[in-house]
Order: sequence, then C-alpha cells, then structure tokens
Amino acid sequence: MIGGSCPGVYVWLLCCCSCVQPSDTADHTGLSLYSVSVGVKKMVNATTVKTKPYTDQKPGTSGLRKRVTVFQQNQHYAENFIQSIIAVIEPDKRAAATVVVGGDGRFFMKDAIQLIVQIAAGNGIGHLVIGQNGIMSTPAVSCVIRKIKAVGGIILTASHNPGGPNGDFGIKYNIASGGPAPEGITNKIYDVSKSLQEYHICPDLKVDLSKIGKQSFEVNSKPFTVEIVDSVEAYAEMLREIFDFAALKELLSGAHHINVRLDAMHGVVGPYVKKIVCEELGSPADSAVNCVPKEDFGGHHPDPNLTYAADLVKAMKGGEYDFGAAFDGDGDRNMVLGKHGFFVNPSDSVAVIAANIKSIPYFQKTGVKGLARSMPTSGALDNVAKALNMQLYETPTGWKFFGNLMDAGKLSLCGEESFGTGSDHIREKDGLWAVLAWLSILAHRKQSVEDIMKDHWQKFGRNFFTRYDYEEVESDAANKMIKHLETIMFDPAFKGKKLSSGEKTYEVAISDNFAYTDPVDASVSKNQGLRIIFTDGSRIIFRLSGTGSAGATIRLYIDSYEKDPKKIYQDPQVMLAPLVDIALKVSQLKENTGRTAPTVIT
Ligand code: G16
Repeated sequence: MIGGSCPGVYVWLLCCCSCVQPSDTADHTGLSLYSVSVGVKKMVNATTVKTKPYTDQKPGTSGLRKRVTVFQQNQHYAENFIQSIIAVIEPDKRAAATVVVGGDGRFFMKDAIQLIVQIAAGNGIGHLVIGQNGIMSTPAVSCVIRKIKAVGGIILTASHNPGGPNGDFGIKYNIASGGPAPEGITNKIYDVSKSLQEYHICPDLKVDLSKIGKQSFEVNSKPFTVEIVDSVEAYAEMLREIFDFAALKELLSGAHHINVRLDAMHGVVGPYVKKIVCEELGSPADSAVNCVPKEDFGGHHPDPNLTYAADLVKAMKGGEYDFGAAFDGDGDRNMVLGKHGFFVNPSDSVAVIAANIKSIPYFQKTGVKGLARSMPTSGALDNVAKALNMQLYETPTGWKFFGNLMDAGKLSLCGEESFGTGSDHIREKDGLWAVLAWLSILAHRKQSVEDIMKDHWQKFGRNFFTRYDYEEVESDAANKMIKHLETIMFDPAFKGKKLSSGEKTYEVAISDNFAYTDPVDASVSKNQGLRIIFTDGSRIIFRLSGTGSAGATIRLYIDSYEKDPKKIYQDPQVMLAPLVDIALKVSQLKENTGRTAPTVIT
C-alpha cells in the first residue's frame, strides 16, 4: 500500500524531488532517498533506571573520548553521558525534534547507537535520522543536521585515535547549526553528568540499522520514528553545488588526467570517496585504497599524518601519482601530498586555498567574508589575508570556535594545523571537501602541487612550521612541566630576555596563556595555550591536547616566518632546529617527563 496508511501499519516513500511525495509528510527529511519501507508500528514502554554520576565526563576539544573499555565496563557509563546530552534539549521541544546520529564505524559504535535510540525514545525525542549501518562521516552529519533542520546530532567517533576493543571511543554532540556544541553547552552536559541520578530508556526498542527507510514506534502512547538514510547521498549532493564537477571529472578522468591516490585508512570516508571520486568523477577504482570502514581501522591509527599514513607516503614517493590524500577515522581531517610525496603542511594548505579561492564556484557565489585559523596554526594564512585585504580571526584550538563566526556571516574559510580545513558550507572541518578544493586548484592552475606551493612561498613568504607530539605522557609529569613553564614565562623579567641556540638568538616580546574573546557573543575562553612570541614574530607554543584518552599528550608548536627567496625551500626541521632546542630547554621537557623524543613530528 503506497501513499496511505492503515491502523498500525505505515508505508513511506522518501524523496526530495517533486515527482514522488512521501506518504507521511509530517516529518519528511527532504533527503535524497528513493526507497520504500514498510513497518509495523511497535508499542514500547519507557522506564527509569537509577544510576550514579561519574565525575570524568567532561567533553574535551571535541566530545568525550575514552578507551572503549571505559564505556563498556563501567556500569551505565555510556547511558549516563547520552542522558546528559539529551538533557540539554528542552523538554517541550523534544517531541517535534529530529536528532541526527552517525559514526565512523569503530568498535562499540553500533551498541552505542542502539543505546542512543533507546534513551532518545525514553526522553520523548520524536525523530532520529541515522546513517545506514550507523555510518556517517562527521562532515556528513553536519551537512544533514543543517539540511533537515535537526535540533542537533550525536556523533560516535574518537576521530583519529585508534579503534577496536582496546582502542578509543567517543561521543560528541553537535547543535542545530551543524557544529560541535560550544563550551556553554558542553559545560551544561558536564554539569548534568556530575549529578545524574537516573536515566530514561526504552530497553525493548531495537532498530535495524541496515534497512533504509522508516521504523516507527509508539512510546508511552507517543510516536517515535527512526529513519535510516543513505550515508553518502545528502553530502554528495552538497558537494555538487560547491564544486565544478565537470572540471574535476576532466582532471581525474579526461584525456590529460592526473593520477591520484586517496587513502581512507579504513575510516568512514571510504564509501564517500568511492561514490564521489571514483564512481562520479571517474577516478579509477584502484585510486582509492582502504575504503572499507573497519571497527579497528585495520589495526592502524586512522590519523592522516606523515607517521601514521606512512603507506600513502611510500606509495607517493614512487612517483606514479600526482596527488595523494589521506583522511582520518571520521573523515573530517585530511593530509595532502604532491608527486614524490611532497608534503603540504596543513597550515600552508588553508593558505593556498585562500589564495586560490576563486577556483571554487561556491566562493564565487558567496564571496569571501573572512578567514580564520586556530592559534597554534602557522601565520601562513595571515599573509594571504593581509595581501588580499581580508579579515583574519585567530581562535583557540577546536573547530567549535569557528562556528559562531560563520553563523554571524564573518567567516568563509578556516583551517588548523591539526590537518583540518573547511568552510562555512557546514560547521565541521571536511576532509573530502579539502581534497576537492585542492583538485579544483590543480584543475584551474594546471600546475603540480609542488609548483603551486613553491609559487605561493615566493609570493607570500614562508611560515616554517613544525609540531612535536609527546603522546601518553604521565599526567602528573605533563602538569609539572606546564607549571614549570608558567613560572618562567609569567616572571616579568622573562619579557626582553634573549634566548640562544647555536648562532641564533631570539628576544622574547610576549609570553602569555592565550585567551580568546568571541567577537560575536563576547564569551571568554582562557588558558588556551602557552605562547612565547619573539620580536621577529617567531612563536613557541605549548599546550596539552584535549583529544587524548589516556595520560596527557604534550604538543609543542613552532612557527617562524622567512621571506628571503633563497631560504624558503629549506628543510623546516633544519630551519626550526634552534627554536625547538630553545623550547626544550625552557620547558625542561626531558627532565620533567623523561621523554627524549616526540612520538610524532609534523
Ligand atoms: C579536534 C578538533 C580540532 C582540533 C583537534 C586537535 O579534531 O575539532 O579543532 O584541532 O581536535 O585538538 P587537540 O590538539 O586538543 O588534540 P578531531 O579531528 O580530533 O575531532
């Protein structure tokens, strides 16, 4: 029976075009799905379960990230956090609310989704939209939230952290704009979690995540629907509006096509790359590798950097490919490489996109409202902003800080040193978008990645940048090092001090802990990273990562500008060695933590 309903039995057609209308339009999502689903409306009851609060559910840079075992083995741990998230949705808005749910396919994701379904239903949420088999990249969740005007979304990911039974898991809440919840909301979630005494759940409610279409329930006499949607289509539709697909198709499969290699690292982006880059833009099927999402990412770190994407680096060094890219677990990060493995630093990547922004049709339509980077990201973007007379914002680390600027119409393009690049098309960084942005520039300029980068440095000068990560340092040792640094840096005598390594001497101009006042809502975020800024503009920055799951990760960032054309092609590690040496001496990192070398160098 199509186009109608009978008591207890519902049939739906889901479609966004005008030729076929859904039979039940009240909560129609508008997504591009062409499926019919038949379901019997099931009656289920909600119940209240007593629990005890946890004190460690403070969301970090991007959601709550812990070892899988923490979520699995502590009684009600996941349930408590999910209940705390749903608590921030106003009770009187819940029945009409739609919440989007998706994740990166990692171990424990499907269990967590069933819990979200049960707890959402138990709390009176009216409607959930979930990616098929639970799969939905972080940018795609952001896209879908915006497209269907959901109240928010819950993303199951620990991003670039490893997965599997002994790996990491994460739960993140995004708001109606499609962006990560700002601190005001994550603090509320944390407050609720600290005093939670009970949660509401429908323990008998189970959904089939594999079947596209609607599943309908009645919870304590109120309707509750779960809509399983194609994970890729809505996102692909958005990209078609942003980029010139005909030009990209010519670049990837025309008479003079380039060869690309895209490594999905067994994360969520595999199906997106296959559908969009291979099937639609015509890149050969074998140009995309590791495209099947795996619960443990094949045993690897799904982290697109030179250390963890070593296979891609090796493949690129062979010279067979003109362009290479890797993505992280949830598809929001990207790393771009040129022929022979030429590395594009993420801080440079966003600067190049900014300088070539008119290669992307979306920006021709919207104009460029402003540019932004996180504080530790190099100043490469600042140089472009200055030359092109564009407004530049410097925010703390965390994509959520860009959202307010975008919503206020102040920001079009932004990027972070942590392999994140994106624009105001959504409110998350977007790995595949960044790759198509680069391919658009290649199509437009008809030059290699390396030539484009070198031209850029010639024109704007070069910000040499490196980041040292010391992962899983004992928390007490990391805090001791930070305390030590603060004592030195906040001593008034530190300003004006000359610090030397070999023949290089730098004079301290500013030493502080970065604080940010949001230009839109005037909210203040303090303690966002210790900065030593020298009189020549070079910077040493220390901060503790907010995305690790065990111990502490110390990040050391170095940024130094060079405009002498004779020096701009040098090896960043050679150029920055004196500043690294000074940073290690000032912080006494080795003495405080026992670490003699970083885990990862970017
Ligand atoms: C998250 C945030 C990014 C941030 C990154 C690293 O990314 O969205 O804005 O730069 O963490 O943060 P930290 O230096 O605190 O580890 P993702 O990809 O992990 O969600």
